[in-house]
Amino acid sequence: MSIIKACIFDLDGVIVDTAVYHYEAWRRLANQLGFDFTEEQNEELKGISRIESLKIILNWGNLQKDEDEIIALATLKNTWYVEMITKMTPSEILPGAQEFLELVREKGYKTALGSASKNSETILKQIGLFDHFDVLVDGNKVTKSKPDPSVFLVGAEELGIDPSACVVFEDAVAGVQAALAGGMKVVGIGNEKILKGADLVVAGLHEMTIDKLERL
Ligand code: B16
Ligand code: MG
Repeated sequence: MSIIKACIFDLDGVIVDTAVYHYEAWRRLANQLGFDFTEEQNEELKGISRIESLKIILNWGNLQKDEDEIIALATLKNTWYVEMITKMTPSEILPGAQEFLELVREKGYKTALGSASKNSETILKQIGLFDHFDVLVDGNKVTKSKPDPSVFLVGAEELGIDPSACVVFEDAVAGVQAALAGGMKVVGIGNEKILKGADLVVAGLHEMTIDKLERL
């Protein structure tokens, strides 16, 4: 076996595609405020916390809001988002994600979730993967946003495994940077031209094998 002892998974874009629901809810909010933004702009919000995302969106609309208004707007967006994610089903698990999670556990690797989302528990329960992780670390436990490595470092600590023996699976640039800053190996999920610095980039977890994991 390689030096890798644990796999830490991001949620949105790695296990499930909740970005479409985030986009719909953020767009509804922006439209209500009198402007719109593109799917391309939405890419920039991946892996970024709710409040940070809202600040970026308000900037696109050239709007300035005080902290109380920001919290009220983020809460409104979240109400719409939760309405959508509570209708999710296991059919929305990304290809190969469940199979790879089950495979690594069977081979003795520890698993953790490392997500910026405060809704990760709801999502994992909806898609039936809540019990597939030894440890869950999300936006409720960690306040510093990726690219800060906190979310992954807390995951490694709770698993009792040195960061150097962890591999992070991430679809967002900020998440790849966070894993590297934490001294971890990182497998990018998506485009290798975008996910610079990752040790390996695959299109999705359906392309991952134990052999690839051990060669990292
Ligand atoms: P919530 P990840 C991130 O999930 C999303 O990519 C990002 O778009 C979202 O703003 C963030 O979670 C916070 O989500 O509003 O549910 O707390 O990729 O880190 O799993
Ligand atoms: Mg993500």
